[in-house]
Amino acid sequence: MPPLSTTNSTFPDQFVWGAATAAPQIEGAAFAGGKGESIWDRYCRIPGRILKGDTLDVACDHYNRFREDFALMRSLGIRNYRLSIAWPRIFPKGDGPVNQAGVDFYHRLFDALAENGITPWVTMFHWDLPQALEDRGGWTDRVTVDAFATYADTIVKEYGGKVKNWITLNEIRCFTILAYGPRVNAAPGRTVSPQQLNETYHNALLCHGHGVRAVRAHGGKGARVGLTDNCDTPIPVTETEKDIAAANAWFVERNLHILDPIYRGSYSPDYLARVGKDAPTVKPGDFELISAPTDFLGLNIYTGFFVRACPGAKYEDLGTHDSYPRADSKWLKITPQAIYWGLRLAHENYGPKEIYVTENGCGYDDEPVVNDEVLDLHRRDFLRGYLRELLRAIQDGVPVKGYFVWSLLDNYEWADGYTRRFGIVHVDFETQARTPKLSSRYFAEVIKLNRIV
Ligand code: PNW
Repeated sequence: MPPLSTTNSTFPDQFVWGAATAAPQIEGAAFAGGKGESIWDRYCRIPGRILKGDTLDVACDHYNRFREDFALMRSLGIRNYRLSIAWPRIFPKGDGPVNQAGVDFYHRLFDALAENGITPWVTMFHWDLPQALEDRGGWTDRVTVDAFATYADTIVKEYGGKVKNWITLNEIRCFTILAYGPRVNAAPGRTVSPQQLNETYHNALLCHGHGVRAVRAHGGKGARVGLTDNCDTPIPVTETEKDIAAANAWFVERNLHILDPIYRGSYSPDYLARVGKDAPTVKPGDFELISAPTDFLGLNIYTGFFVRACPGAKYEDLGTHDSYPRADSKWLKITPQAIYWGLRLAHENYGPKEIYVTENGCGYDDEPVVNDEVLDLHRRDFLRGYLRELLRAIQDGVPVKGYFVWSLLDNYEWADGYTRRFGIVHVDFETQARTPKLSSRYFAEVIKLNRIV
């Protein structure tokens, strides 16, 4: 047998491999250590909102088990870890007095990461808004922007010596449109007017700007910062000029309200025409703050939409039938090409210096532990297919510098509770036992050899 050719499956040297989580989804201890109530702590108790009525109270009990979890990561060779800080652990009321026990917790956590040789990538905000701020208007009001500015300054000053990679906010469109839009499926679950909804994006963009400002002011030497967006991602049905042009038009239309302000310092005329009288209020200085240069763009890419050229229109969006292959997460069609086109179109339209895939993965319900194993071949296949397309993007010149699998652990999948499992490590939510799945062994091998295996 001839030797395996690995030329086309090897990643660049220094490629960053990691795993991602978020505080509210894994920490538990929702009311311990002086932590304040978050909007999710409140929302998960509204009957009918969460599958099986699951709460975040205990989750993976990572608050008490982080040392064990980091040892497991180390054993898998995962040297980069994207996590988030729980705002209500630092400021239980959103602003006002700092909770020293919360501050101390993350110091212990960052120290434990360092002891295991794992580099932290810290998201400042992954959806757990302090409930007290929601009570004062939440994302519809600039009170949240002012509070975030103080929060960002506080955590960057506190942890800047231990954390060099900062992500401001996770997926603006999820905690705004899904939370305040017409069909709510996320906390706080409060439908507001179209104009108010546009204010929520704008306020989130302002917070991003404050996150960048805080890192520049207090991050110290070598500190870097960027946003994590989940751009909507088209896939041209054929990779031909006309379908690619259609996909590009679709990409711009669906993503410009987040990426234009950040990369171009304004809302585009197309966006302003679309929102008309419902445009957000822009105050002097807003765009200077929002568009301050960043070091990288984080993209969470899970799924794509098929698009083709259409006579007389910019594109045709094809939709998919129910029988199209998908994960158990209903929205997650298995579309490896989404990662190629998401990365490529973000690069071509906005030209970020570097791009990191800050999340990619898949959620399944039935992943039994048998003889101490979880044979999640579906996830192994998913990751392999997406990594192939990620590598193709790199080979075609997109500056992708890293990849974080979502997620290290099975965890609280928001409105889907504990039913949809995204981990490469299985969690038994009765006993809190961790069992590395086959996909974690697969991923460990990819990391070790720096190539698709
Ligand atoms: C991301 N959609 O959310 C989040 O950043 C994670 O916290 C989450 O657990 C993970 O992806 C898996 O869902 C998304 O409906 C949630 O398209 C929903 C969608 C996209 C991303």
